[in-house]
Amino acid sequence: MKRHLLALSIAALLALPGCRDNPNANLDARDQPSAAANGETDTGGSRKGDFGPPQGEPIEAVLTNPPLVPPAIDRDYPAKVVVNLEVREVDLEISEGVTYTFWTFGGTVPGSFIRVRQGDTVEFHLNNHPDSKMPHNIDLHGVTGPGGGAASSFTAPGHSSQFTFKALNAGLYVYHCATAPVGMHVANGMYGLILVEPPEGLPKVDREFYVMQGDFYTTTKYREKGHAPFDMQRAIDENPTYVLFNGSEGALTGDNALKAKVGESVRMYVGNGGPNLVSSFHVIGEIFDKVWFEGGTRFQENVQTTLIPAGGAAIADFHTEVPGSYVLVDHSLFRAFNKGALAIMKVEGPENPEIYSGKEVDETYLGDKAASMAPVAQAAAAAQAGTLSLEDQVKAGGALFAGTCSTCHQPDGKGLPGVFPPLAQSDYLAKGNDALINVVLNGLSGPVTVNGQDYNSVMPPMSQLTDDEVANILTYTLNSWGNPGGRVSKDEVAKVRASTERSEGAAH
Ligand code: HEC
Ligand SMILES: [Cu+2]
Repeated sequence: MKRHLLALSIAALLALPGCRDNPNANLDARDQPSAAANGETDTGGSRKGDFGPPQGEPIEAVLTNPPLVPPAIDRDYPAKVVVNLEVREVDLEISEGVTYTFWTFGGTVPGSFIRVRQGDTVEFHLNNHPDSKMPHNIDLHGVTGPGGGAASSFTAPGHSSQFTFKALNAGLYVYHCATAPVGMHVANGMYGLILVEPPEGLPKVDREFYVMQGDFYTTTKYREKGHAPFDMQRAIDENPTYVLFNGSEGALTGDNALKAKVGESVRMYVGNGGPNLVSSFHVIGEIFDKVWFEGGTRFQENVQTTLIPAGGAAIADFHTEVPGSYVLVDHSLFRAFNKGALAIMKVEGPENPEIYSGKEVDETYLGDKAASMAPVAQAAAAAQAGTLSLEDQVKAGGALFAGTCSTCHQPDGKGLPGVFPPLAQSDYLAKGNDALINVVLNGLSGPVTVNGQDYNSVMPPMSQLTDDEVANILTYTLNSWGNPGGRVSKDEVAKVRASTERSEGAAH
């Protein structure tokens, strides 16, 4: 009985005129390509973008490495477009001082950006580098045909394969490797984006960027220095070590930050390779004027956070009004601040106090991501070579202290009276290395007297820091602000970590 009523009311909803066919009916018609505007005869969707055989000379597709996007297509006819994509297995940095063996389309994670026009005939060549250890193939979500090309593109190391498809549907599509074990090939970085432009193109903008999220699984801890091998069990458990934009913690921060100027229109082609997580994509301090959600034909306006499924994409447009650093995050925030899902867009130009008063909040938000991590990488390399000096440790520790400890103890180490005790000339430091390591790993609470002042507060445990991070931060502390000096080693930290208990799940 109840069921019957439900079915009736759904039928009634579907019968409402207009609202199902064109949810953007009240928006600017010029921006919403209709079947007629595309010059298509609407045959019910199945052959939407078949504009006939390719015309003119074949065109070699321009492929770009992230975060670059190939130029917009300036062509009013369907062409034959040749794509040459090379698979390479390469060791690259996934975080400062941490390498990972990525499997790539074109040598980068994500893979090369491909841009074609709806109706184009794409002749696809997949070349697997002779140094590869694995066979690979490609499934493009923009392909109509079995496996999206996967079945026709299985390619052994040192071989090439070729297949051809017609790009029938406009949109922003993920491509990925689909060789077994598929999840592992994707987890190693085998994904990218292909944009199939509608015939009239997308609205013009000043800048376009290519950003793609992915989750990574290693047998090592987050930021543990050295080589990080893939961990199949963590992948199955969907418990990533890293969640990253463009395959590395440093891909879009520091000197690699995206750059724009005040008063520009910016478009981001955002993909999510997964293999497991969905992304709550957000830019701190911006509102997307338009989001072509799910990479499709329709847009939503005035969006704060857009959901990007694993194996999906979105096109996000916004306009820059105020200079400063804008932070791209997966708004599942522990991924952003504890697993790396954070990128920065630096906007330069004149202040605009009518829209925003000024005063930057970067430091508190970004923590150590705002500082240059070059000294950390240098210390990691020195430690590996067995030449780690006191100076290396102090420099690396200083970069890590910014944001990690400075939010409470302040950049000058003086703390805040009555709230956060000082580290500068603190008599607590005389308790010795083990006591200091213990405070950082396990936190401190209850009454404590520092330089004659009583405190009774809580410092949270920071066991998520690696042994060498704790060693470097404390070495920096001991050698700064007129403190007596000294040195803490990674091994000392490891010992305290092993000999003290912390609750299950307290960071690794
Ligand atoms: C969220 C705020 C916060 C952060 C972040 C923080 N601390 Fe603390 N820290 C405190 C508080 C509060 C106390 C005093 C706890 C109490 O009252 O029992 C303290 C105490 C200490 C002490 C002992 C007292 C002293 O002043 O010498 C040391 C050493 C210390 N912290 C080092 C660090 C280091 C190193 C870091 C970075 C890895 C850090 N803290 C990060 C809040 C913080
Ligand atoms: Cu593969």
